[in-house]
Amino acid sequence: MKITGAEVFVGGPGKNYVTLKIMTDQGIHGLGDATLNNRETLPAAYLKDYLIPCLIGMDPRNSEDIWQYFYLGAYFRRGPIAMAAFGAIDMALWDIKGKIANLPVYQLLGGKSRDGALLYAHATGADVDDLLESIDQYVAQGYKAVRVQCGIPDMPEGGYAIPEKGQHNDQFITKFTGDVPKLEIWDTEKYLKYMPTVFEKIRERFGDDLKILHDVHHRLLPREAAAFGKEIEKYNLFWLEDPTPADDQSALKLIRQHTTVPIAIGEVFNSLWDCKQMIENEWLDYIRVAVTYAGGITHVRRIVDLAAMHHVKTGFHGAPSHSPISMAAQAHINAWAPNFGIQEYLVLGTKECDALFPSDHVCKDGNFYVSDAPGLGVDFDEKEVKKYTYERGFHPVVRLEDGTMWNY
Ligand code: GCO
Ligand code: MG
Repeated sequence: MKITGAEVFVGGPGKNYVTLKIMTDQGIHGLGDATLNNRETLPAAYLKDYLIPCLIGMDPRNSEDIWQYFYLGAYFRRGPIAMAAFGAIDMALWDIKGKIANLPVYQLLGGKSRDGALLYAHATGADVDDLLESIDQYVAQGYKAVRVQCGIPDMPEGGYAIPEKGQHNDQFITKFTGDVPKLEIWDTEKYLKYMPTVFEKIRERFGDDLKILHDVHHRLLPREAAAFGKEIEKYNLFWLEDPTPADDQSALKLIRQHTTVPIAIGEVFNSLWDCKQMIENEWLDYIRVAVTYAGGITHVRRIVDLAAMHHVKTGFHGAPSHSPISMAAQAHINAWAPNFGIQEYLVLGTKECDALFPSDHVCKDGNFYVSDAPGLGVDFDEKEVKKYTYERGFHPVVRLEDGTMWNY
């Protein structure tokens, strides 16, 4: 069996999804996702200019060897761009493998360990009333776990992922930001003072059973995060995410010494080597990597196994930048992984997205039920993708009130 060609498509509803299609001489094709949020053209170019020419003629069944060929063959290896490109190839090869075997990918990994995989949704509010309304809406849909982000008074352009007042329903689509990044202003003191009062109100309104997650988005210093974790222990969070900048993982040590709040980290990591130190030291509880920019199923499976040896569960990244293809790849791992924890979920469910990526995967009552279709179980409509053109977007940049640059 041979790979005869591969094509990269960039486009989607409100997102520049980067979709890879690998064709074979037996009429079977595979699909992968290389969407690197707000840098989408880069993995697309890496695939087109460097990887696809090498793929032609390879046997698609040898997914491990192909992974090693590209990883070990790249002298300047790792990093999100390369790993997203390798990840897309790897997903497409698992898709092909499943189609050859006529089995869903989770069966190739070891079968199902559970039926539904627990999901969490994003509730956000310009202020606490908006946030409570947003949570209400997800609870009514059956979600048992919700990530909560709230605007901080007197920090109008601050906080993280905060919509305009009354816009909390509009979270699926990221607005393209044009020529330069938007500026946000951050104030740690105001955040640390206000956020515990938000958790208090959520517990008052929704009781003890709702699983509450919160993303600090790398904004605190280690000592601040340690004190914050200790202070909010009484609200029994499911997790506190990215409390400190990801660059220095040893910062987690101080947090661990002072609080038992569960820590989730890893969405910006892209290799086993990025995760090794913090997993082996048991500085975290949930590993947040994504199959997209952590090298696909082949590589993420290794991270999951290492995590299992250290009591660390999975909590894969699932921001709206993941297309339904990588969400499906993660769903197959989630169905199998003995140390599955939770899955972030924001993709499926819009008419336009379902038309572009038809599938039988089902999201119901806050759980993801993986499809039994062979391979990853997602199709791609090439006519539909022609409706969309690439639009440039940026993440915001953050400054402190005195103008100092800070972490987004
Ligand atoms: C999350 C993330 C995202 C990121 C985004 C960057 O927890 O979902 O923090 O919201 O900001 O994925 O591209
Ligand atoms: Mg995050």
